[in-house]
Amino acid sequence: MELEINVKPTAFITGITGQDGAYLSQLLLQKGYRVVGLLRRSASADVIGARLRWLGIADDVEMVDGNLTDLSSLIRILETVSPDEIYNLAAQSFVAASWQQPLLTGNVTGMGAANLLEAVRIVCPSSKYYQASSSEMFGLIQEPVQSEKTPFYPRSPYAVAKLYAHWMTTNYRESFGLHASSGILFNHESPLRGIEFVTRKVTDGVAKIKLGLAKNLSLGNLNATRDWGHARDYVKAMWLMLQQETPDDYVIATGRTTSIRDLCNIAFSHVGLNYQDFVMTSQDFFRPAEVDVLLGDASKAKQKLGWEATTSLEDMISEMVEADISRHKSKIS
Ligand code: NDP
Ligand code: GDR
Repeated sequence: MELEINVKPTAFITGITGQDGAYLSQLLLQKGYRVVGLLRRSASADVIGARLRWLGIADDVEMVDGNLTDLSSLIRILETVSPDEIYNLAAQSFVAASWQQPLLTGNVTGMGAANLLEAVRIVCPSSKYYQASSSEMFGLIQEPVQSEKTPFYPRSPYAVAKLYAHWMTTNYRESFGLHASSGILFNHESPLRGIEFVTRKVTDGVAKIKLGLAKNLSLGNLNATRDWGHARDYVKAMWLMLQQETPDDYVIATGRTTSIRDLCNIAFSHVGLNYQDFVMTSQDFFRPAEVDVLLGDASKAKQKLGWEATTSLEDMISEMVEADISRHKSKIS
């Protein structure tokens, strides 16, 4: 009788403590992976694993110390971990902050990807690599609906850094034959979204106003529109890309775009309030250069990966508002 030995595949995730890292870890653990995450040193180590704890998986993932800006740490980690799949999700990911810290953003979001690609090339060139590219690369849109064929026009230091990382991924695929894919993901949100991003800022604001903890909510440009999906859906697309025989780039989006104003309407209506009574605008939250409209065409992902967004914006915003109400209630009580 032949013995069947089941070896768990290993995934290495940078950015494991962020929104997508947490949901991706959950997905991969469910699929039977050993999940190892990159942890950058911080004096506030107690708050770092909050998202993994929220999902109840903090004890199921392994953490290794390092930093995307430190090539030698990445080389040592890949030598020790020997991953089958590598997901590069780490970044300075807040667009607005990239004008305040353009060089750090370039270092982490751009050069960080180059460091990791170099480490992969040196240590484990047969591992599969995922790069977290972004719809922000389309910036000043060159086509009304953006697909993999749409030319890029980045509008922030963040988007410029992402574009460098994106092309480095393509270049390492073409130059060294790495199984390296980029997901050009449009905005995706969840109750685990950072509080500074507009969806979470709005749902948190709605929760505070509803509970009498705040009187109003100050935002920037209400006319910008985004194609918003749910992070839980989008991490599935990342995994699917690495299961393909051939590496490639894919747009991941819902195909619906909504203004910040309409987002406010959806979120406030969920608790029976009129957003116009509470939302004000402040120049503080306007950007030096704006991305006015984003709308993605994910038909390639549907055709080749069998991937489709499954969560409506209304359902996602309801989930986020309810989660923020619970968070604030548990602080009050
Ligand atoms: P988050 O901002 O929630 O997470 C970013 C992660 O990067 C955190 O784990 C953070 O660690 C880590 N990180 C930052 N700097 C470093 C560094 N120098 N070394 C190691 N780790 C670092 O981002 P999301 O989860 O929302 O997004 C994941 C990726 O996808 C990002 O690259 C983002 O730019 C990209 N993206 C996101 C989209 C979205 O809508 N969410 C859309 C398209 C692309 P720490 O916890 O210590 O801060
Ligand atoms: P974005 O997300 O820049 O698209 O990047 P964000 O939620 O920050 O902004 C979306 C749009 O909302 C407008 N806006 C405001 N934004 C914030 N943060 N705060 C406000 O008060 C506010 N008022 C209006 C912005 O001007 C913008 O037009 C996100 C990040 O996750 C990136 O890492 C990722 O690559 C892209 O999505 C796709």
